[in-house]
Parts: sequence; structure tokens; C-alpha cells
Amino acid sequence: MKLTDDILAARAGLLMINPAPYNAEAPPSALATDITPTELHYVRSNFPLPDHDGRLEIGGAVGNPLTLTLDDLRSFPSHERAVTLECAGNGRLHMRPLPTGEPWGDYAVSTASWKGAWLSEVLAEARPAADGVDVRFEGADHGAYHLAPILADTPRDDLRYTRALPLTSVLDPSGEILIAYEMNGEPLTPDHGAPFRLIVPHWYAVASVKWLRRIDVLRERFQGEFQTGHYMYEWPDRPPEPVDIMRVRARITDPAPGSVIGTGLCTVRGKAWSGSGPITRVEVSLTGEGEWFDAEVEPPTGPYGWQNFSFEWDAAGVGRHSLRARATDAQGNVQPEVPPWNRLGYGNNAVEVIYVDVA
Ligand SMILES: Nc1nc2c(c(=O)[nH]1)N[C@H]1C(S)=C(S)[C@@H](COP(=O)(O)O)O[C@H]1N2
Ligand SMILES: [Mo]
Repeated sequence: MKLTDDILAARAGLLMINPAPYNAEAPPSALATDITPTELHYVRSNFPLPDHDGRLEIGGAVGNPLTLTLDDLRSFPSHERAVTLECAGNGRLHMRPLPTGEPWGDYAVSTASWKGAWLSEVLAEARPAADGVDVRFEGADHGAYHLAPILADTPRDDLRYTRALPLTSVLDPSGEILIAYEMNGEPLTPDHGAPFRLIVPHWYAVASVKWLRRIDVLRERFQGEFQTGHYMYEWPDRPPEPVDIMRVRARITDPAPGSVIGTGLCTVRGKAWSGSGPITRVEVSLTGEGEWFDAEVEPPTGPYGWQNFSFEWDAAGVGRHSLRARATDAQGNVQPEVPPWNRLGYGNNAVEVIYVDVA
């Protein structure tokens, strides 16, 4: 797709990580609000911006193959959810040895309000075969892959973004997977997957296929570069595992890292999220050793968005301070002290350390 002035203007507020394919982080201010404005939402793309012909084909092992347009999708009941999307590579830059892959800092995470049709309802119309196993989703984007392929049979020169989910989880209405056509009340922008994309709540955003053009029900497990090659945790000491739901994580937004504040009371604020249930606890450390103090965690405003926390810090001592925040989720998962190293650098949810000067 031609990079129009509109597309370039929509990128102006982001911090570029890679010009081609276009990958860019949100600015720190994007974490301050419950909903990230569209122009501040991070962008991760594996290929150049594709053209999309406006059609969604549904086929494979189904009784009733379908071709749908945006209008067809709009004729299904619509649902809107605030969903935190985080790239599985977010925080990769902190891992040592530095893994290959896009050098993401800490801002490949954002929360938008996504509106669309339930995937479970749309797929049901196509009547998936009872012995279906996986549902494969294809994006319209394709081309030479900018990273070294991992699977031996990955085409070197023309690969397409393709991911799958188990049929049972796709058909489960409680999963609330959307085929989204609106983001923050507007039609999707090109960088975020226009005209429609998947939004898979709780999962690392790799599952939320943009520029969706085909859905196929398969009778076998799907294997592919973006499923069983990349987006696998290759642990040094245990068998590989697929990247799936987001690991529990807290980020401090206030005071800003590296800022200078006056002595006295300072409200430390931040966001926390997890793919496995709401955040139940955030603790703050003012030294990195000894006591951790409980922050106040606001109740979730929805099932899939990040939560606010705050802590009153008596910043009495002049000098440089370290601040840490550590989140726990409803399933009892707690952030680790150090990045959980894996060869491709996914899922870094280590406790963040920021420095603040009290003057
Ligand atoms: N078709 C397609 N969908 C895709 C991708 C892609 O490269 N192509 N990247 C995935 C990854 S790795 C992430 S992190 C999210 C990013 O979504 P965003 O750009 O809207 O923030 O899109 C996902 N969906
Ligand atoms: Mo990602």
C-alpha cells in the first residue's frame, strides 16, 4: 500500500524502532491514560503495509464457506472492549545476551477500545466441521521476511503472516475474540489492520492478526513460521513453549523515569496488567531491598484492560532514588526479579527499576 500523508502523519507521535517493516513504540505518555489515543498506540508489523480487497473468506473444513465484506461484519451484533495489547518482544532490550529480533524497549504496549463482531458468531455461520482442530488466520501482508526464518520449509522470499488458535477456544463465546473494525470509535487505520483484524484478549498481541483476509478450519494442528518457528519461548533449561497469554507486569508512569522532583509527598502511579486475570496486588520498593509496600490498586474497569495503581511516597531524602513496582495477578503469578531469558527474547516481565532525583 502506498504510504500516504495520512499514514505518515499518524506515525508522527511514535518512537520508531524500524522504518521497514514499520515498527514503533508508544511514547511514555501513552501509558498515562486508560485508553491510548490511536496515534500513540504502538505498531508492530512483520511486512510492508498490505493492500486489502475488503473481503474476508472463510473456508477449509466448514459446511458453509463464506465471503464477507465490512458491511456483512457490521450486520452482526457489535461489541466493544478495551483491550491491552502487548508485543511479546516488549522489553527485549533488557535481556542479556541480547536476543535477535526487533530491539523493543518497554513501550510496545497500549490499550485501545476495539469494536467488532464476535469471531465465535461469525465462524458459526460457516458451520465448522466437528472434527476441526485449529482455525488458521491469514493477514493480507506478505513478502520477504526481515528476520532469519527458523522453520526449514519457510519460504525465503514470500511469506505471509499466518497464525492459528484451537477451534474449541475460537468457538467459546466467553473468549470474546473480536473481528474488530473500529478502534477508539473510528474505522481501523492502515497500520492497525484496516479494514478488520482479530483482537484476542489476554494473549500477547501476536495472536491478533491484522488485515484479516482468510479464515480456514483445519483438521490438523497448524505449523508455521509465526506459530511454531518464531513466537516460541526457547528456554535454556526446559522444552520450548508457545508464546500465549501476557505475563503479569507493572509499569511506573509517575514520576517519569529520570525526572527530578521536589522533596515531600509524591504520588507514584502506574499501570499493571496480566493475561491471567485481574491484578490483585502491586507492591512498591523504594530501595530494592528490605520492605515492599502495598500500593492501592484500582479495580479493573473491564475484563481486558490494564489497571491503575498508586502509592504515596514520602520523598524526604535529597539524592537519587530507585523505584520498583511488582504486580501479582489473580492466579498468583508474580513478576520475577530478572528477565526470564529465552533465545528469541519474549515475555520479559521482570520488575522494572526506575531512577528519580529528589532535589
Ligand atoms: N497480519 C499481521 N498481523 C499482525 C502482525 C503482523 O505482522 N501481520 N503482527 C502481530 C504482532 S507481533 C503484534 S505485537 C500486533 C501489533 O498490533 P498493532 O500494530 O495494532 O499494535 O499485531 C499482530 N498482528
Ligand atoms: Mo508482537
